[in-house]
Amino acid sequence: IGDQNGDTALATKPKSKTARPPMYKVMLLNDDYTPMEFVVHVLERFFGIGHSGAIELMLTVHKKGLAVVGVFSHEIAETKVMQVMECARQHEHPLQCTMEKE
Ligand code: TYC
Repeated sequence: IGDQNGDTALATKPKSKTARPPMYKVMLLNDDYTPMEFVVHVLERFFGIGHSGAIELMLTVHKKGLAVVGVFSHEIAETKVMQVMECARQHEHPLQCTMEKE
């Protein structure tokens, strides 16, 4: 009469009262070819970041290789990634944008 994993082995985690949906980090990756001004434009247009903030963030990506540019719900994050990738494709820049669960 084996334990069917019902009550002896695993304790269940108490549920926190307010369940929050998982959030996703949207990241921009550095490359050698995408113009700096284009990245600044993308950050302003799709992430609502002001001009000086966009320059600063672009330089962070340029120096560190990547940076989180925003944290969103799954659906919004997916849309941001699509918009950035489509805009980069249209302009023939190799800019990469990805998302990752927080
Ligand atoms: N490294 C690029 C250059 O020197 C600029 C750049 C910054 C590209 C950020 C991509 O996500 C990026 N022109």
